[in-house]
Amino acid sequence: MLNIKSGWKNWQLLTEEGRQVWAFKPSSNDIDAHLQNVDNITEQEIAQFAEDFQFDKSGNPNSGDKVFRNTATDTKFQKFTGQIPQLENPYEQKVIDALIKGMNYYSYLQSEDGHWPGDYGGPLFLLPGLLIASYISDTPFPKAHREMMKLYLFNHQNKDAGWGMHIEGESTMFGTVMQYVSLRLLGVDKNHQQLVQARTWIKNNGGATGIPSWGKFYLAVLNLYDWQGFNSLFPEIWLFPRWLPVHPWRYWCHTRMVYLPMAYCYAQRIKAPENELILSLREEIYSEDFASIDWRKQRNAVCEKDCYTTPSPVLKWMNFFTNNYEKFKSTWLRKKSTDYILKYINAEDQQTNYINIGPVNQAINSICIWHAYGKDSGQFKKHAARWFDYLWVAEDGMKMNGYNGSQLWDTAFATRAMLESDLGKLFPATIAKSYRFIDLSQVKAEHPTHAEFFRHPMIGSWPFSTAENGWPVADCTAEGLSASLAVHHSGLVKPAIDDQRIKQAVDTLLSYQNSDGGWATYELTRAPKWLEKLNPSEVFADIMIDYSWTECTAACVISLMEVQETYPAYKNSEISKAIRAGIDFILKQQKPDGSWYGGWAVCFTYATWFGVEALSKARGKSYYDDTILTASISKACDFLAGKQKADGGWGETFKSCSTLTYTEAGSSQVINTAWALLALMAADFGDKTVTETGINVLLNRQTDIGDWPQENISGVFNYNCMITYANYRNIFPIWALNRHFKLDVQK
Ligand code: LAN
Repeated sequence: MLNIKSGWKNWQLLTEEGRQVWAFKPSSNDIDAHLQNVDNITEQEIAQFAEDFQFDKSGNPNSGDKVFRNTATDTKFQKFTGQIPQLENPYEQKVIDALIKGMNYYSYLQSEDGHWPGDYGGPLFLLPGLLIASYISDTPFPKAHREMMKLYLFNHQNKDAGWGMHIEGESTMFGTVMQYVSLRLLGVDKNHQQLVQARTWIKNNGGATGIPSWGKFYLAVLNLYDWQGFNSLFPEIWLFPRWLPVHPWRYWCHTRMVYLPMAYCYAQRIKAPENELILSLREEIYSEDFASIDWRKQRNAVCEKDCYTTPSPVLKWMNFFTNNYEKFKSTWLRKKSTDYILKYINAEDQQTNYINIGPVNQAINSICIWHAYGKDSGQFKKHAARWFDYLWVAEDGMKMNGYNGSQLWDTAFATRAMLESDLGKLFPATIAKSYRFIDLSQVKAEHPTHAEFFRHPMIGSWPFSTAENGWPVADCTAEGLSASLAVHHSGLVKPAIDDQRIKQAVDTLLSYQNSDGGWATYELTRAPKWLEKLNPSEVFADIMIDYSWTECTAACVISLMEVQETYPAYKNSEISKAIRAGIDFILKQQKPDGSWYGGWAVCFTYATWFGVEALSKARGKSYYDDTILTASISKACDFLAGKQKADGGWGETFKSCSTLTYTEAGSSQVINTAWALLALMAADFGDKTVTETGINVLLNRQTDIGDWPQENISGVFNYNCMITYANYRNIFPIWALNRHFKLDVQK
């Protein structure tokens, strides 16, 4: 039925309580049994890989997650066998049929533990980090994995022979040098034609001295760049008094947790031993003789194709100070700093069961732990076992995911999408399974070291991925809570999440609200906005502090309003006050054209959906002045209606995110279309032809089996890097169709 190439079948996704590990020819479902370096691949199978994972990125650089999806549905898939409601109106019947087909297909993608696995790739600077950790620690991946990684890297080379920051991006020095070096570490010969061409790209664009600072860091660790050419990371900053605004405890947690192990590597000037490969690479990636490079002059050198943010004068001044400090530093203080940093890294490892907060610090922490304790240490082995949690196989090869998955997030959305109308109740087993996963993923205890290492209290909250990941997020808590309430209301299961746990979630949500009325991501905003002036990354914006976001705020406001419907007596005035302040924040974020900018998905359509959803839900209740809400909602709807494409759909590209202006895609996109429709329907937008033509796009684009096509990339972080959300192409069309069914068909 669905196309499955023979090489795909050898890969199987094993899941356990949300953990996802791809295994090559597994003999059992036991994940731990497949984490060893078993080289169980034959030459013939390798040759077959090259054929079966051939991927042409020129049409669409986004793979469709076919290896997982087609093998998951292969033998067991069946058409829906239950009773489908029958209506007289053929259009209405079409909506019902599509909806049931969509939910039925999607149910087959759910894993036994209740979550929906999916490709979470996109960024191209992640796998190189992991490969560097694996290289320096002499802990190679199994051969089957290495072959698949090579294919992935080659598949994503752009026409001009370079690579971007992410799969849709134009070539940059960061992307190109990191993939180039990765391929060499994986054993590809320097005379391979694609590498020869890549080298030309690198040299034509000034050579690797112009790689941005994160690339300089990785190259320095590999001994391919001199640490002299790297601005000091000033490890002593970790010993500063906490009240100082520049103390790292106040940074956005991702920035904090990445610069922490980077500072350790810098303090130790970690570098791989010189060998033939390293010496050769030094000749391959620079335009000049390695020995003659004036490294100090390279500290701020960045290829113009990479520049996204420019270093501020304050940062330059600070670099001047910290770079000079290196000449006079006290060894005693340096040791004290590195001891502290190592202790912190160990705490992060423990709090996250060695998964770590994300893909970047997973790789760099591994390097630190290897350096501190050796490759035979228990700590290092636990790290290396978690590398597999980040790898994903699709028809474009093996990639590194942007997180250890998006398990809870997708499951919560999927559950809410299906339960939007009563039709979702036709899938009681699916809902019961997803509820079990949501139940399992709620955080039930504090980390013993949470206060010592600046963690926000988290009992009752939900993470983005798995409970083991140990980092809850404000809006993931909101989505977990909303989904739990939706399941409780459906009456499909006996509630396992009791009132006390719901109230703990509410308390945590309230504790996450910022003084500006909005909600940020993982923590409260802990420092003033001017700290952004110290952003040293050149390629990401707004990474220094945890800002309040429209989407996060809307999600929190919506779930709090839902809580009030079910638990009106619980902290009533406090919650109402929080909701009001949240609405204030959302209103303030609205652009003059009626839209909202979205920081975590593409882009204006995404955040405008969230904004409209929250404001519409608040309408007609006592939270806010209805005329203000209505004015804002109708402006937003006019914006959306104005962006509808001729075919009835909506479509934005990732450029919206980086340029901050609405950038229309060549063709409409099902995900953007679904977001726009969800917003218009939530607002009860008057012109029904707008919604109906949009719905038609969703209906027409559905595949025979009930899937939707994978179109443009839909996620983003830090304005400039895109990330894949493979599940969105099912979740949002289902949600929009379900709302259309509820409001316009079922009535
Ligand atoms: C995510 C993924 C989920 C996302 C939402 C929940 C959707 C959002 O509403 C809040 C922010 C959050 C939690 C988020 C933050 C940044 C993350 C963790 C990511 C986009 C996934 C990967 C990204 C992380 C920073 C990637 C590593 C790169 C660095 C620059 C450190």
